[in-house]
Amino acid sequence: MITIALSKGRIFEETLPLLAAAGVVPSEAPESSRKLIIGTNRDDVRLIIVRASDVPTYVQYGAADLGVAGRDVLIEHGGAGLYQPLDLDIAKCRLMVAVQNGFDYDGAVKQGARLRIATKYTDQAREHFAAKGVHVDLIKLYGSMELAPLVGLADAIVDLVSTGGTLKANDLVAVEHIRDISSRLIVNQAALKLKEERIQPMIEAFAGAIGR
Ligand code: PRT
Ligand code: MG
Repeated sequence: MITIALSKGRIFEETLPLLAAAGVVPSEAPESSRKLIIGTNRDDVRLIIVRASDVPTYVQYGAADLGVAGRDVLIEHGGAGLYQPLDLDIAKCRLMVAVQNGFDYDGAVKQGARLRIATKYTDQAREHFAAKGVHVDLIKLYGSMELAPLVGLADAIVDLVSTGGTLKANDLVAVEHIRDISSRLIVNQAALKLKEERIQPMIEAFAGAIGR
Protein backbone atom coordinates (compact mmCIF):
# COMPACT_ATOMS: atom_id res chain seq x y z
CA MET A 1 0.00 0.00 0.00
CA ILE A 2 1.17 3.54 -0.84
CA THR A 3 -0.22 6.25 1.47
CA ILE A 4 -0.26 9.88 0.37
CA ALA A 5 -0.85 12.67 2.92
CA LEU A 6 -2.70 15.77 1.71
CA SER A 7 -4.51 18.67 3.32
CA LYS A 8 -8.04 19.71 2.34
CA GLY A 9 -8.61 22.79 0.26
CA ARG A 10 -6.13 24.32 -2.14
CA ILE A 11 -3.45 21.62 -1.82
CA PHE A 12 -5.93 18.79 -2.40
CA GLU A 13 -7.52 20.63 -5.36
CA GLU A 14 -4.21 21.51 -6.99
CA THR A 15 -2.75 18.02 -6.45
CA LEU A 16 -5.72 16.28 -8.14
CA PRO A 17 -4.40 16.79 -11.70
CA LEU A 18 -0.96 15.52 -10.66
CA LEU A 19 -2.49 12.41 -9.08
CA ALA A 20 -4.51 11.90 -12.27
CA ALA A 21 -1.26 11.98 -14.26
CA ALA A 22 -0.03 9.15 -12.01
CA GLY A 23 -3.27 7.24 -12.68
CA VAL A 24 -4.70 7.90 -9.23
CA VAL A 25 -8.31 9.11 -8.84
CA PRO A 26 -9.72 9.58 -5.30
CA SER A 27 -13.02 7.82 -4.71
CA GLU A 28 -14.38 10.70 -2.60
CA ALA A 29 -13.84 14.43 -2.13
CA PRO A 30 -12.56 15.33 1.35
CA GLU A 31 -14.73 18.48 1.43
CA SER A 32 -17.93 16.46 1.27
CA SER A 33 -16.77 13.38 3.18
CA ARG A 34 -15.83 13.20 6.85
CA LYS A 35 -13.49 10.31 6.18
CA LEU A 36 -9.83 10.83 6.98
CA ILE A 37 -8.70 7.88 4.87
CA ILE A 38 -9.87 8.07 1.27
CA GLY A 39 -9.57 5.21 -1.18
CA THR A 40 -8.67 5.61 -4.81
CA ASN A 41 -9.28 3.79 -8.09
CA ARG A 42 -6.04 1.92 -7.35
CA ASP A 43 -6.13 -0.85 -4.75
CA ASP A 44 -2.55 -0.06 -3.74
CA VAL A 45 -2.95 3.71 -3.21
CA ARG A 46 -4.84 5.57 -0.47
CA LEU A 47 -4.97 9.18 0.66
CA ILE A 48 -4.99 10.49 4.22
CA ILE A 49 -6.40 13.95 4.97
CA VAL A 50 -4.50 15.89 7.66
CA ARG A 51 -3.88 19.51 8.67
CA ALA A 52 -1.49 21.25 6.26
CA SER A 53 1.10 21.72 9.01
CA ASP A 54 0.90 18.03 9.99
CA VAL A 55 1.71 16.63 6.51
CA PRO A 56 5.54 16.59 7.03
CA THR A 57 5.13 14.83 10.39
CA TYR A 58 3.07 11.97 8.92
CA VAL A 59 5.63 11.53 6.13
CA GLN A 60 8.67 11.88 8.44
CA TYR A 61 7.48 8.99 10.62
CA GLY A 62 6.44 6.85 7.65
CA ALA A 63 2.70 6.92 8.46
CA ALA A 64 2.46 8.29 4.93
CA ASP A 65 4.93 7.46 2.14
CA LEU A 66 4.40 10.69 0.25
CA GLY A 67 2.79 14.06 0.85
CA VAL A 68 2.38 17.55 -0.51
CA ALA A 69 3.33 20.45 1.75
CA GLY A 70 3.95 24.18 1.42
CA ARG A 71 7.49 25.48 1.71
CA ASP A 72 6.25 27.61 4.64
CA VAL A 73 5.28 24.44 6.50
CA LEU A 74 8.44 22.56 5.46
CA ILE A 75 10.76 25.29 6.73
CA GLU A 76 8.99 25.38 10.11
CA HIS A 77 9.09 21.57 10.28
CA GLY A 78 12.80 21.42 9.46
CA GLY A 79 12.60 18.63 6.87
CA ALA A 80 14.12 15.77 8.94
CA GLY A 81 13.63 12.37 7.29
CA LEU A 82 12.12 13.91 4.18
CA TYR A 83 13.26 13.65 0.60
CA GLN A 84 11.96 16.62 -1.41
CA PRO A 85 12.29 15.64 -5.07
CA LEU A 86 9.96 18.18 -6.69
CA ASP A 87 8.77 21.73 -6.38
CA LEU A 88 5.21 21.29 -7.71
CA ASP A 89 4.73 25.02 -8.32
CA ILE A 90 1.19 24.85 -6.82
CA ALA A 91 -0.55 26.71 -3.96
CA LYS A 92 1.71 29.68 -4.66
CA CYS A 93 1.87 32.67 -2.34
CA ARG A 94 4.36 34.97 -0.63
CA LEU A 95 5.47 35.17 2.99
CA MET A 96 5.25 38.85 3.90
CA VAL A 97 5.45 41.35 6.72
CA ALA A 98 2.28 43.45 6.94
CA VAL A 99 1.14 46.32 9.14
CA GLN A 100 -2.01 48.36 9.62
CA ASN A 101 -2.41 51.18 7.10
CA GLY A 102 -0.77 54.28 8.52
CA PHE A 103 1.73 52.49 10.78
CA ASP A 104 5.20 53.86 9.96
CA TYR A 105 7.07 50.56 9.70
CA ASP A 106 10.22 51.98 8.06
CA GLY A 107 10.33 54.73 10.65
CA ALA A 108 9.99 52.28 13.52
CA VAL A 109 12.76 50.12 12.05
CA LYS A 110 15.07 53.13 11.54
CA GLN A 111 14.50 54.29 15.12
CA GLY A 112 15.48 50.83 16.35
CA ALA A 113 12.11 50.31 18.01
CA ARG A 114 11.35 46.90 19.45
CA LEU A 115 8.49 45.47 17.39
CA ARG A 116 5.79 43.03 18.41
CA ILE A 117 5.22 40.51 15.62
CA ALA A 118 2.26 38.12 15.54
CA THR A 119 2.73 35.02 13.39
CA LYS A 120 2.27 31.31 12.94
CA TYR A 121 5.74 31.25 11.31
CA THR A 122 7.93 32.03 14.30
CA ASP A 123 11.16 30.44 12.98
CA GLN A 124 11.01 32.28 9.67
CA ALA A 125 10.02 35.55 11.35
CA ARG A 126 12.86 35.27 13.90
CA GLU A 127 15.37 34.62 11.13
CA HIS A 128 14.06 37.47 8.96
CA PHE A 129 14.21 40.14 11.68
CA ALA A 130 17.53 38.89 13.04
CA ALA A 131 19.05 39.27 9.57
CA LYS A 132 17.76 42.86 9.44
CA GLY A 133 19.03 43.55 12.95
CA VAL A 134 15.50 44.41 14.17
CA HIS A 135 14.60 43.48 17.74
CA VAL A 136 11.25 41.72 17.97
CA ASP A 137 8.95 40.03 20.44
CA LEU A 138 7.27 37.15 18.64
CA ILE A 139 3.68 36.31 19.50
CA LYS A 140 2.67 32.86 18.29
CA LEU A 141 -0.80 32.62 16.75
CA TYR A 142 -2.48 29.71 15.00
CA GLY A 143 -4.72 31.64 12.60
CA SER A 144 -6.34 34.95 11.63
CA MET A 145 -3.05 36.82 12.12
CA GLU A 146 -4.62 39.75 10.25
CA LEU A 147 -6.62 40.66 13.34
CA ALA A 148 -3.62 41.18 15.63
CA PRO A 149 -2.53 44.70 14.53
CA LEU A 150 -6.16 45.90 14.46
CA VAL A 151 -6.73 45.21 18.15
CA GLY A 152 -3.29 46.18 19.46
CA LEU A 153 -1.91 42.68 19.92
CA ALA A 154 0.99 43.33 17.53
CA ASP A 155 2.69 46.06 15.47
CA ALA A 156 3.09 43.78 12.48
CA ILE A 157 2.31 40.27 11.25
CA VAL A 158 4.23 37.72 9.21
CA ASP A 159 1.74 35.85 7.06
CA LEU A 160 1.08 34.35 3.65
CA VAL A 161 -0.42 36.54 0.98
CA SER A 162 -1.79 35.35 -2.34
CA THR A 163 -4.36 37.73 -3.86
CA GLY A 164 -3.86 40.41 -1.19
CA GLY A 165 -7.63 40.47 -0.64
CA THR A 166 -7.45 39.55 3.05
CA LEU A 167 -4.92 42.30 3.83
CA LYS A 168 -7.03 44.84 1.94
CA ALA A 169 -10.28 43.80 3.64
CA ASN A 170 -8.63 44.34 7.03
CA ASP A 171 -6.91 47.69 6.34
CA LEU A 172 -3.43 46.15 6.28
CA VAL A 173 -0.56 46.71 3.86
CA ALA A 174 2.40 44.49 3.01
CA VAL A 175 5.71 46.19 3.80
CA GLU A 176 8.29 43.43 3.22
CA HIS A 177 8.59 40.29 1.12
CA ILE A 178 10.32 37.44 2.94
CA ARG A 179 10.11 34.65 0.36
CA ASP A 180 8.04 33.11 -2.41
CA ILE A 181 6.21 29.94 -1.37
CA SER A 182 4.98 26.96 -3.36
CA SER A 183 4.22 23.37 -2.43
CA ARG A 184 6.57 20.43 -2.75
CA LEU A 185 6.25 16.70 -3.11
CA ILE A 186 7.81 15.08 -0.04
CA VAL A 187 8.75 11.43 0.33
CA ASN A 188 9.71 9.35 3.37
CA GLN A 189 13.36 8.43 2.82
CA ALA A 190 13.02 4.84 4.03
CA ALA A 191 9.83 4.26 2.01
CA LEU A 192 11.59 5.47 -1.12
CA LYS A 193 14.14 2.65 -0.73
CA LEU A 194 11.67 -0.05 0.34
CA LYS A 195 8.92 0.74 -2.18
CA GLU A 196 11.07 2.27 -4.90
CA GLU A 197 9.43 0.41 -7.78
CA ARG A 198 6.06 1.96 -6.92
CA ILE A 199 7.10 5.37 -5.60
CA GLN A 200 9.61 6.29 -8.33
CA PRO A 201 7.01 6.05 -11.17
CA MET A 202 4.72 8.27 -9.13
CA ILE A 203 7.46 10.91 -8.74
CA GLU A 204 8.11 10.69 -12.49
CA ALA A 205 4.39 11.06 -13.31
CA PHE A 206 4.18 14.15 -11.09
CA ALA A 207 7.33 15.55 -12.75
CA GLY A 208 5.85 14.92 -16.20
CA ALA A 209 2.58 16.61 -15.24
CA ILE A 210 4.38 19.81 -14.25
CA GLY A 211 6.60 19.69 -17.33
CA ARG A 212 9.93 18.71 -15.77
O1 PRT B 1 -6.43 26.39 7.18
P1 PRT B 1 -5.69 25.60 8.24
O2 PRT B 1 -5.51 26.37 9.51
O3 PRT B 1 -6.17 24.20 8.42
O4 PRT B 1 -4.21 25.39 7.75
P2 PRT B 1 -3.42 26.17 6.66
O5 PRT B 1 -3.91 27.59 6.53
O6 PRT B 1 -1.96 25.96 6.92
O7 PRT B 1 -3.83 25.33 5.39
P3 PRT B 1 -4.35 25.78 3.97
O8 PRT B 1 -4.95 24.60 3.34
O9 PRT B 1 -5.16 27.04 4.10
O10 PRT B 1 -2.99 26.16 3.24
C1 PRT B 1 -2.12 25.14 2.83
C2 PRT B 1 -0.93 25.76 2.13
O11 PRT B 1 -1.35 26.54 1.03
C3 PRT B 1 -0.11 26.71 2.98
O12 PRT B 1 0.80 25.99 3.81
C4 PRT B 1 0.61 27.52 1.91
O13 PRT B 1 1.80 26.88 1.48
C5 PRT B 1 -0.39 27.52 0.73
N1 PRT B 1 -1.09 28.79 0.52
C6 PRT B 1 -1.14 29.43 -0.67
C7 PRT B 1 -1.76 29.53 1.41
C8 PRT B 1 -2.22 30.66 0.73
N2 PRT B 1 -1.83 30.56 -0.57
C9 PRT B 1 -2.99 31.66 1.44
N3 PRT B 1 -3.39 32.67 0.85
N4 PRT B 1 -2.04 29.35 2.73
C10 PRT B 1 -2.77 30.26 3.38
N5 PRT B 1 -3.25 31.40 2.80
C11 PRT B 1 -4.04 32.32 3.68
C12 PRT B 1 -3.16 33.35 4.37
O14 PRT B 1 -2.62 32.82 5.58
C13 PRT B 1 -4.13 34.51 4.63
O15 PRT B 1 -4.89 34.31 5.80
O16 PRT B 1 -4.99 33.07 2.94
C14 PRT B 1 -5.04 34.40 3.42
C15 PRT B 1 -4.55 35.39 2.40
O17 PRT B 1 -5.04 35.11 1.13
P4 PRT B 1 -5.30 36.31 0.12
O18 PRT B 1 -5.66 35.63 -1.18
O19 PRT B 1 -6.46 37.11 0.65
O20 PRT B 1 -4.05 37.13 -0.02
MG1 MG C 1 -5.92 28.16 5.88
